[in-house]
Amino acid sequence: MILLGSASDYKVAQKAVNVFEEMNINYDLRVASAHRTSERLKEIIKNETEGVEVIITIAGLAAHLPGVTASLTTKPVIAVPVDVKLGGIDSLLSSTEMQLGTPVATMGIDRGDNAAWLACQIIACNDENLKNVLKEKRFAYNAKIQKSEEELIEKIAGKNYRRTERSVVEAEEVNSSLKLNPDTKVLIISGNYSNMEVVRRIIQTLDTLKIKSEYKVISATRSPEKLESFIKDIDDDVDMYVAVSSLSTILTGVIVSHTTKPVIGVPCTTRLFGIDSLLSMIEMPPGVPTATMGLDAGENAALFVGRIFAIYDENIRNELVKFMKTLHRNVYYD
Ligand code: RP5
Repeated sequence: MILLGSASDYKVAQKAVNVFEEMNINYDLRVASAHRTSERLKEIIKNETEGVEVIITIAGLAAHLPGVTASLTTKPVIAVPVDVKLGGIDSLLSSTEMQLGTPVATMGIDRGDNAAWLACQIIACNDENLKNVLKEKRFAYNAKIQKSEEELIEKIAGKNYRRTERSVVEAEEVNSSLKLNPDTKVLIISGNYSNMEVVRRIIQTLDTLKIKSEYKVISATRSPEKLESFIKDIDDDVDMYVAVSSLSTILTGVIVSHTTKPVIGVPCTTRLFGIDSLLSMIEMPPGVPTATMGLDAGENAALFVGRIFAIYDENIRNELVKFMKTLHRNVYYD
C-alpha cells in the first residue's frame, strides 16, 4: 500500500507506481495525513491493510506519517521524505530518527522509485519468481548505462577525446575464507570494530525475536576484494543483510551493488554528529535502495528485520508483538 500525506505528494508516488507497474506488483494508494486526518489514517491501517505486505509512506515537512503508521502496525514501513521545504531534510530526519520500537526504513529525498524497489525486495524474500526478475533488472541496468555512455561520447564528439586502451590485469584469486553457519538468515556486516556496540544491540534484539544471525567485520575500503567475493559466495544463502557503517558509508553502497536482497543500513555517529554517514547511506540512486535506520539505531534495524520475517512467519510475529508489549510496559510503567 502506498500512503500519501497529501495528494500534492503524488509526483513522488508516481515513481513508485511506475516501478510496481513495471514489476507487475499489485498496489493500493491512499491519501491520509497523520496530523490532519489522524482517525482516517488509523482506520486505514487497522482495518484496510489485511493482505498488504509492505506499507510505503510518502510525506513532506514534519513527516510524521511514517512513524505514526509504524506505531499502528507490525508490517514493514518504508518512508519517502518529500522536498517541500529545506530541500526535504526536515522530512528525512523526522522519518529516520524514530524512537525504539517503531522502525522506519527511509529512502533518499523524493526517491519513490527506491521505496518500490525495496518493497519488491521484501516481497521477493518469499517469492522465487520475483527474486529472479529482480536479478534480471539488475543486469538491465548494465546495458542501460553502457548505452548512455555511448550516446554521451557521440554527443561530445571532441577532437581530443581518446578512449583508453583496454589492458587486462590478471585478477588475483581472492578467497574470502569467511564461511557462514548453515542456519544463518541475516548477515550483519560492520566496516570496523568501533561500532561493535551497535552490532551487539542488533544481535541481541534478533536473538530475542528468535532470528538466526551472525556478524562479520570487513572493511569496504581496506579489503574491497574480500568483501565482494564474500558477498558473491554467500548471497544465495542469506535472506537479508544489516550493514553498520560510519563516515562515508561505502560499505552499504558496496553490499547493495552486489545483491538484490534487502539491505538494512545503520549509520553510526563518529564525526559531524553522524550526518555524513546518514546522508551517504540514504541518498542512493534509483534501483539500489538502502533501508536506512536512524543513527546508531541497532535495535530498530533488528525490529525492521523482524517485521519482514513476520509477514510470513507467525512465530516471529508473536515474538515481535511480545517485544512491543514489553516496551509499552516500560513506557507506561503499568
Ligand atoms: C505534508 O505536508 C504532506 O505530506 C505534503 O508533503 C505537505 C504539504 O501538504 P499540502 O499542504 O500540499 O496538502 O503533510
